Amino acid sequence: MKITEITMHRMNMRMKNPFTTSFGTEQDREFIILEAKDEDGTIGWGECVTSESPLYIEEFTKAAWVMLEEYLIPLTLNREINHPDELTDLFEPFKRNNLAKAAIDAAAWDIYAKQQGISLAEAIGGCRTEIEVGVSLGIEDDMERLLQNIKEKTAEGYKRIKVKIKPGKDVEVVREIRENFPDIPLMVDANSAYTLDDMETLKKLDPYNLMMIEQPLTAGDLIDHAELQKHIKTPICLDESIHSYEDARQAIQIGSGKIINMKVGRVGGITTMKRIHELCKEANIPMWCGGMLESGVGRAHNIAITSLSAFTLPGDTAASSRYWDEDIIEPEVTVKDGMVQVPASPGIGYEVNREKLAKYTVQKETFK
Ligand code: OSB
Ligand code: MG
Repeated sequence: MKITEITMHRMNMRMKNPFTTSFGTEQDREFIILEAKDEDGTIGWGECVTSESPLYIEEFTKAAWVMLEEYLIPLTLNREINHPDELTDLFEPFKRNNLAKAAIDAAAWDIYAKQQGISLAEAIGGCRTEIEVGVSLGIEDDMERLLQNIKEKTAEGYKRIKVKIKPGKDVEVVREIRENFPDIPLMVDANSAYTLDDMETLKKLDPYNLMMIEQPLTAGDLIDHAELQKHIKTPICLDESIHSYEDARQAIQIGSGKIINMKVGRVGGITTMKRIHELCKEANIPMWCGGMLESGVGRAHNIAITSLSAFTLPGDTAASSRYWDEDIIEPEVTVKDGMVQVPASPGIGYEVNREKLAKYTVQKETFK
């Protein structure tokens, strides 16, 4: 393949509801849709899953735009590429900036799969025709509202409920949820809001039969996560801590957690994602696919990724309608009985609706 043209669409899409985590509230999603064109005319799509502000991770949309424009796009354009795996090595000299790297990687994989005439899921070695999904619910000031959200999502069939927590909104919230929903598959996500000083609080979550606690401590605190895991029964799942194959290897080696949340953006693309997947398979570490409040493009990639064999737990890839009044893909992603069908058609298996894409585009530039 030889990518001869890349267009970046900076998007602004308002979600139906604000989403609150321990690091802040987001309703207006600002991110980049990356459209790459091969010399044979095949078009591939990728989503750069940044936000307007660097609150979850150090990257943010305007910085990613510059990273792509100044470094990654020039490196990619008009280069003979035998296989999308090569992009990871090509981008390797530039440190981090994984969300930006993953956007080109995603588009290149879509082109590659389309050229092979196979689905993206098949191209990466996926083995499922449908995937189990859960839903991630934000922090609510009003407990009744959170309980109502859980009731609705459970009735819609989602296979597990994830609830965001932060100091002061943790043990009591979980206690109330369990009182109302004693048996639902339930987990919590702290987005790095705690330190080892909070050990006593985190221990108090042990009796509530949580599937896991996601990212209790800061990214980079692999040693502290290992220490924490020795003292709590709830399995720790790592999200923000895993940016590379080496992060995953070291985390598994020292016991920083028992489960890995995979976000393909966070690790810089599908190639590294596949390497971590092999590692987890060998080490018997269950995985699941995280979410970044994606539009349909990123969602489509997440569905393909979840078809890999070590993705044994329901992920955060909820239906388009959980986020958007209208998504930019056709058909939209739908969930039935907690399952999403993995498309069998070539590439990501969804069409981008150009009219809707344009409607939410605030800046657009083409590079050749
Ligand atoms: O920590 O998993 C997270 C959303 C934005 C940033 C980080 C996270 C999340 C979510 C929502 O939990 C996942 C989704 O529904 O896309
Ligand atoms: Mg998380």
